[in-house]
Amino acid sequence: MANNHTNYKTVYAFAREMHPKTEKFDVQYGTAGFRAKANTLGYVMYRMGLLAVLRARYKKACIGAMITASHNPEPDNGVKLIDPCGEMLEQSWEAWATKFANVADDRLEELITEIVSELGIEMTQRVEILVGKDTRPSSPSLAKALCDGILALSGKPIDYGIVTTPQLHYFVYCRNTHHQYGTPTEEGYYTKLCSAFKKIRGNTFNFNNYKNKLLYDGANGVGAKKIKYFQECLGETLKIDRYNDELIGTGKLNYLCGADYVKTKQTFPNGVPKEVGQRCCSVDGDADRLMYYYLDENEKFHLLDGDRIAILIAEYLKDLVQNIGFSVNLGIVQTAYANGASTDYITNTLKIPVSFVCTGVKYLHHEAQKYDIGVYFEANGHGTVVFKKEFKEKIHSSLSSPDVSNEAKSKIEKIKTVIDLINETVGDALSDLLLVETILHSKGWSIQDWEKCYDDLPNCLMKVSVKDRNKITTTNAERTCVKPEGLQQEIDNIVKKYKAGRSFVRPSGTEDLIRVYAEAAIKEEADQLALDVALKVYEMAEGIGPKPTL
Ligand code: 16G
Ligand code: MG
Repeated sequence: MANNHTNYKTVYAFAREMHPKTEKFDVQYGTAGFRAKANTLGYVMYRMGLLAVLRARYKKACIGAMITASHNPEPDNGVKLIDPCGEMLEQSWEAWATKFANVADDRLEELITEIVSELGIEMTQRVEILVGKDTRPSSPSLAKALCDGILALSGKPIDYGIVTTPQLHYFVYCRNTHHQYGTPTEEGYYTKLCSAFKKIRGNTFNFNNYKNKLLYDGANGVGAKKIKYFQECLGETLKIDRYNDELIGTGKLNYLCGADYVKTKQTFPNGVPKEVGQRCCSVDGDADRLMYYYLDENEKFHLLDGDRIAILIAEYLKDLVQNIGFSVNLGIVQTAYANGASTDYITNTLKIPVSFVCTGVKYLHHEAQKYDIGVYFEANGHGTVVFKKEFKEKIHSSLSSPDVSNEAKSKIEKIKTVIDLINETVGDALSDLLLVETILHSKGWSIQDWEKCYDDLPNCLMKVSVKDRNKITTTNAERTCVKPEGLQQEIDNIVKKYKAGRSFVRPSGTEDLIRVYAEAAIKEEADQLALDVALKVYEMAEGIGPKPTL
């Protein structure tokens, strides 16, 4: 114990001298970790370094810390911790993270003693923390602060440099499975994905309406850098034309481009040539979201978002697991933001079960794990597929079983390869891209063929600033408002006036405001519905600043 005590002393000395708490206001570990203006985050990083070591010792495994603010503007930054299986930090630890971020410097040691004794953490192990960062100019110095925190508690930081968020999730899981899931290096990651991709594609690069050319918007971020490895490795198999690959520090990260811009503005990103009918895609600043889109002859923009990707994948997998000798429970997980038309299509045409959860990857991921094959996507383009351990064991045993037909075995071989193509730890834009391309190729589909499945209901997103966003609470996977009392009744009354109308409100987990979503049969009505509901929120939940307008 004496040794531990000395360590804690260093913690305070380091904090005071190098990373003193500079901000008076409290920060909160939100939906995806801490996010704020980069220049306010030094001490938060240091403290997350401390917490990472405690978490790793508690789990007796290696964990990850990713420095990124995803699709936020370049001057922002953030950090999120990654659990041993490559998942988001367990929720019960989010409260510890918030405590660690906000405690006074001279009370840090006390807080460490508290968590160590409350959770019985053994403080003797030398644990490894994998550190990754995006391309923001502030990331290197914040990584240094994080590593100082790791070292202050005698942890071992392993610096992966600039990587995508999903790559770091992948490395963490690979390390903790002793390389069973893959080799925890960038090269290991590219090799696994590219080999699987090429194996399925074979020698036919174009097939029916599918053409092997894709325009790719890298959001001037890490996704632009990392796609180069795929370009090299895939060559003619899939010709990827890369756009929005500006140098680090030009201020252009996510600016007028990237998956979030394309989705929220429902428009073409800057910097990508407008070729009529051409399949294009965008990733966000840390490459965990993916959007597809194209322009038609009338220069109209068509978006194929996370809902469409989920459906494409689920339908493909559903076919693939037919007649393989055992039944498979496949489901889709969505959030309230999923377009109503997509849910209809899943339920009534595909007849695949669908469950709803709150916004945020951790909720979707855990719900998806309840199925043998769980496909989850947020409409914003974040998602992946998870396969139950028992399902994987079953396909392995089927391959060596004399009772399984050769036809079934060849399907199972293909499923195995598809699993290798997927980063199961978290939504991964690059792996998702390869999967979408694989499916379109196998169906011989153009992006227009893909879009034909159903028509999206027109929709509209609005923001309302209120005095205290926590005064609005929701239930039923955020689709019903509980507080302030009476607001849901008012929303119901408004919605009734619109054909195919649906609307919900929820406090944002990443910004200090309320989000309003609405959909209706025509765009003007969706907009009007959103505005009516936004005004009601403003009225009943102490709106501040100018009233919402369209
Ligand atoms: C974060 C979440 C994302 C969610 C978004 C909602 C992760 C890794 N990311 O970006 O899943 O859609 O927050 O933001 O969980 P909001 O609460 O501000 O609407
Ligand atoms: Mg992101």
